[in-house]
Amino acid sequence: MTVRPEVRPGLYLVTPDWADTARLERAVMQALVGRPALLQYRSKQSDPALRLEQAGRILRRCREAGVAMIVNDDLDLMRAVDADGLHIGRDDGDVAVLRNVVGEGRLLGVSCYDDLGRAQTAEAAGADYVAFGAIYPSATKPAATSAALGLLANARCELRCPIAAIGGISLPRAAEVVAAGAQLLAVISDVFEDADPAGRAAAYGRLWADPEAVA
Ligand code: TZP
Ligand code: MG
Repeated sequence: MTVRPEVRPGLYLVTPDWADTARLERAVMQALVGRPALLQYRSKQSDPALRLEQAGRILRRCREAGVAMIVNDDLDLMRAVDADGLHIGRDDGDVAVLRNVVGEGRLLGVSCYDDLGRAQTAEAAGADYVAFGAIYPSATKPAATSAALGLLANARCELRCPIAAIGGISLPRAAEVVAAGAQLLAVISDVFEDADPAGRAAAYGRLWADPEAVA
């Protein structure tokens, strides 16, 4: 039986939706040097063969780096590559059902948008973490539901599971998001659009390594 990976506070890297697999793999390898806490393979590409190829390659890189890889939305893809977990949104099915299907040895993350009640239900159903957002406007997902920073503090009082924040997060804003209650910062463009993804990812890690940095 596989042991479910631990979720430690830190950067939760989410992959950009690039069709160019070589470019994506290279950028992921660079970003992994910055030691994120978790990585999510997120792709809206419609070609299943491309998604399978990308997820498999990225999982190998994550294994080399000792970072757990979660697949967004797609249970079959998670199983096909034997990833470390699944992340689901409101269109992806029932949390309690998926908790069982995903299995004891894998992580389950749940998008909760701006809805604390959904997060409480997800936690009760066994979610390993819940995610709120978009905290700031996101060029990656402009139509995302927005969630106030203040929701994170309420969530921290009401929940025991780790809280992820997503949406428009950048390094200059990171400290205030952590101070508001997030233990995981889910980031796409601020790392992957940077000229130095390794350095950018590592800079997020220092927010937790140096408590003064988040004071
Ligand atoms: N859900 C809400 S905002 C978002 C997702 C998937 C995109 C986050 O990307 P970025 O580039 O970090 O704003
Ligand atoms: Mg989804």
